[in-house]
Amino acid sequence: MNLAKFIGSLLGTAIGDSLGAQGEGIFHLQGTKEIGPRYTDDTAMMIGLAESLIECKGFSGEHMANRFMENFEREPWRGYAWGPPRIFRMIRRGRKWNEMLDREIYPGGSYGNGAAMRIAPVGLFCHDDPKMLREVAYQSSQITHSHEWAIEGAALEACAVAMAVNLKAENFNKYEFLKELMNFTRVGIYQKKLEAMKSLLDEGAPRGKVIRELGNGVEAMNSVPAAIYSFLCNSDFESSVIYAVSLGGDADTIGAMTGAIAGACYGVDEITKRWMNRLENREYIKKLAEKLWEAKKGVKGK
Ligand code: RVK
Ligand code: MG
Ligand code: MG
Repeated sequence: MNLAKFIGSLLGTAIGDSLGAQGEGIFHLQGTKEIGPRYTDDTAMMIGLAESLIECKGFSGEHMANRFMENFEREPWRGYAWGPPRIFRMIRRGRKWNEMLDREIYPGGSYGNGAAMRIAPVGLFCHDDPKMLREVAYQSSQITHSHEWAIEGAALEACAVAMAVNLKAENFNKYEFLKELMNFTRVGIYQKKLEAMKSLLDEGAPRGKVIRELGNGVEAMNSVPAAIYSFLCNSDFESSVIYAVSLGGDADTIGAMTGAIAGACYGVDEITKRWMNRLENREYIKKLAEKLWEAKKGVKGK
């Protein structure tokens, strides 16, 4: 665990997002592997989440909901999905962060991947406390996503980031990593998909089969497993995110979630330099990772 891993995870999110946003899943066929000039809502919300954890030195639902809303209002063009902007407008009109506002949009709540795509800072901040990690992942998700599949997907992604940050990259064993994730998750659909990953890894399955079994869509249960698998079936940052984006579908988000895990595992120094040089807002995101690191040390030191 070190600062380079914190920075790697936040910049990894932004790079995976920008790469997926550029390619829309077809770029690998064209042979281009460049990130786009802009990141999307995935990174914008990851930034909001990190800012709130830093400013509050931990989770505050009201503060975080307001920060999401303000960041959306400043940059509404980041490519947000249908639900969250509606929730931000409700919050602007005075509704509370914990009213499960998404249930007024989707019966039973949203199971989109919008909670998981932004979760990297929770994995970092709670890397040494699995109970707190689950709690903060669930609570931060519920501002916009209250469906069990969405909150569990976010917790599972946060858990993968935490495990990656705790890991020495040279000791990475994909099967052990997978086993720990299986022990963590409590929801059947994720248990089943993690189980399926074992045989996909064993046989080095072709992309088509990976997509059929794990999914590549905008739903949390169809994208968090794909991101975890993209990390597991590769052994460096660049191939992990290129593989993630090559699965197509919700490429920016699968890219972002893979980048968060791979960046936490390999650290910022292993991130492809030409991508880093092109990344929008790079210095600010790096600063946020440093502040999150300091905030974590402050909380631990108490
Ligand atoms: C545009 C039926 C449901 C559902 C439910 C589906 C950005 C809907 C990012 C909905 C990410 C979609 C993405 C997204 C993140 C969710 N019944 N369908 N109960 N719950 N869905 O609106 O933040 O790209 O098809 O909550 O999760 O890059 O449109 O937004 O790819 O999931 O958006 O769910 O989206 P939302 P989100
Ligand atoms: Mg996006
Ligand atoms: Mg997306």
